Amino acid sequence: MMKDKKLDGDFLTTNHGQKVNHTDDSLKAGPRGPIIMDDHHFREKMMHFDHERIPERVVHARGAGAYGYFQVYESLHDYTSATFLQDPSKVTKVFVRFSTVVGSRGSADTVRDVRGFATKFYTDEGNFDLVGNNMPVFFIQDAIKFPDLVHAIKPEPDREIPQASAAHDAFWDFVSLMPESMHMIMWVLSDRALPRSYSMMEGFGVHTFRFVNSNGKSHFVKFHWKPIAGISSLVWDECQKIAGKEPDFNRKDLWEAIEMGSYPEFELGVQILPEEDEFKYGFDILDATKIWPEELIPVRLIGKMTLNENPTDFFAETEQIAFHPGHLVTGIDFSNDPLLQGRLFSYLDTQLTRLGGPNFQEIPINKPIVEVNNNQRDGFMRQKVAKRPVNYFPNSRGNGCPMMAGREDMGYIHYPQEISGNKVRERAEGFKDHYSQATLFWNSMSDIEKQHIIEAAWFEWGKVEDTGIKERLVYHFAHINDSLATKVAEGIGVRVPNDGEMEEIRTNLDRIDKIWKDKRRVGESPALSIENNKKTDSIKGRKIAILAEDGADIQTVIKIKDWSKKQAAKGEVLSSKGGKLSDKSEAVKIDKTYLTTASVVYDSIIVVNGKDSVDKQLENGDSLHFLNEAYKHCKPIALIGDALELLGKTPMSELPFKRTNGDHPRIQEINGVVFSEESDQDFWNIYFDVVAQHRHWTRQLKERVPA
Ligand code: HDE
Repeated sequence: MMKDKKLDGDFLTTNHGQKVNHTDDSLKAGPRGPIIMDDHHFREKMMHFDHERIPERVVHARGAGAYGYFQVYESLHDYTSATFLQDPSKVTKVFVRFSTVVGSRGSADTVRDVRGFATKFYTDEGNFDLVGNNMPVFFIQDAIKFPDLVHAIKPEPDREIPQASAAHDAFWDFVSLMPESMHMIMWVLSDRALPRSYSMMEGFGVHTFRFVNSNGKSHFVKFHWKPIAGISSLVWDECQKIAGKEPDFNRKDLWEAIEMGSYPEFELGVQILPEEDEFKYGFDILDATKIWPEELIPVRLIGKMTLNENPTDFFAETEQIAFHPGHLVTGIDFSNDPLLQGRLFSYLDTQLTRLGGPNFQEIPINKPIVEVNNNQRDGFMRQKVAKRPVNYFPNSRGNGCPMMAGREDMGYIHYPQEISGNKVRERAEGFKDHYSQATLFWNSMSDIEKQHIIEAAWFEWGKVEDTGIKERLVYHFAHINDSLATKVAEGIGVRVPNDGEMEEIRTNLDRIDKIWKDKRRVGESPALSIENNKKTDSIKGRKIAILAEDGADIQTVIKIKDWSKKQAAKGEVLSSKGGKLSDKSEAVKIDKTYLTTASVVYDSIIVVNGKDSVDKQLENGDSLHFLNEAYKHCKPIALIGDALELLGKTPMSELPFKRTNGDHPRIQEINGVVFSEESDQDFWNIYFDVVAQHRHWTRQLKERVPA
């Protein structure tokens, strides 16, 4: 697990430790002769290479990981005895793996998908894995449906198309017949499915867990990760373009942020519910298709995680890490959520195929920091050399060791929950409400977020060929919101529910209302809207493209790079060819060219002043395309001095900017486009605010922009 960067001076060796003298030619009978059997070095090298691949994860195959640390803000001893949640001075090491769910290991990052957010806490009482997602609910209520869900969403089985996309008949057929997925579908069609960065998305434990304190008292708990940088998303057109231009977009963003010291940070939050309140609310707390609205049960922020170290060996660390929701520590326990219960089987089982046997816990990244001490022995790839000759319990020959730990020694004691019931394959009544929280989600969105959901449905369902599937989906949407269903139906050209179906829908909704009569519910939850949770006082993690050619004002370029760095953002100089830009006194490195990057991978664009530079850009379709595309995607744009001329060649020429004279202010801003005569502190202050807004949705003309 520890990194060793001091490798200079090491000799190349074979796997049995012999120093190698020559590795570029195989051992042959004469320079043109056949390879001879003596060449063990060749055979060993090739044998190992032939077996380098292991099965990828059946879901969440594509991921990126990082090390970090966690510290609690204040002791939670009233609620839990978990040792890593007691002492603010205690630093607990973590490894986090972020992932997409559907695509294979080599698929693009910016697909419309759920993101995995799995954290391994290496605590001093063993590993605690919080294996969550960036959405707080799930498609299904019972784990037994998981193989069906995954079969449906993975590529069609006959042709293995499409890769990393839900936009095909199988998935939407399944959804149209599984109304319990409706709430999750709202999240998946929303901007939450297109995170700008892994450090700009929330994480959720999804299930209801328990905290248990040292007196054995239990509270229900839900876990949340809140990004310190706020929540930000991409737009769908941008995502599809990035998938081609920079398929490693999120992975690279995470890597670069850590390398440049702009560490991703998240606060851990908990919603705590006393056991006696289990039935007080208008949702079943065991149903993983429901949230606990924060407005009803507030999120208490209990600590902070900082990711500050990149892995050194992707395979050994990010690929071989094995998470399991059953990796708990004393003080945390399960609820009866049937989705969680099913996961407890799957995660252990899957490692047997993926990591090749039962000893995967001994791989360095999976090893707890505490000693593992038990009577398990042998099996493929066993690493540990047992020091005790006794491998059974009870024993007298080993003094009864390893021995059992009582409560006072932090032995894990399951919460003695009372359980009774008939053996049945049935759903609880409260689980039969498939729509009310989908409606809650819809009602909580801003106008632009609603529009994005509608457009996402147009895209996804527009790719479905079977009209019957589309009609069934619209029928379910009519349970969520009339106007949503109508707009989506119009866009994809299918009929809306007829009178008879509308009557049926009303009856269904009345039935659901009766389930929750007299229970506590909310109609809207502002915490669900990204727009409401934007961080407008920081530009941490943003990428700014500085467009300049020979003749550009180098001082401005340098200033923007410095300003960005001070804010933990990144300014990159872009030009039509590589090398350096210089004037009489200074030179600055060109980071990228129009060929090696694209406007879609930046959060904002600045074009610097300098007549010669701007003249070149006026003749260059690539720089104009950069501007157009950034404008279309509602990104902040800044033009300094002469650069204003460029607008004349774009549809933005209609914006009423004017070069400064007596009548016009020195700095002008219209819907996120800033023009300034100079690159001074006043300009930077205004530009900073505009970038911190992230997107400027009110932008006019964008539909007419040819990009
Ligand atoms: Fe997973 N899931 N899952 N899942 N899951 C796996 O475990 C499974 C679910 C999640 O970065 C697999 O080691 C079942 C919910 C993450 O290594 C597998 C069910 C949530 C990761 C598995 C679910 C998750 C996985 C594949 C339905 C959010 C990636 C490889 C009951 C709370 C972890 C592996 C990593 C991975 C099974 C549903 C999160 C097959 C049966 C709900 C973040 O075991």
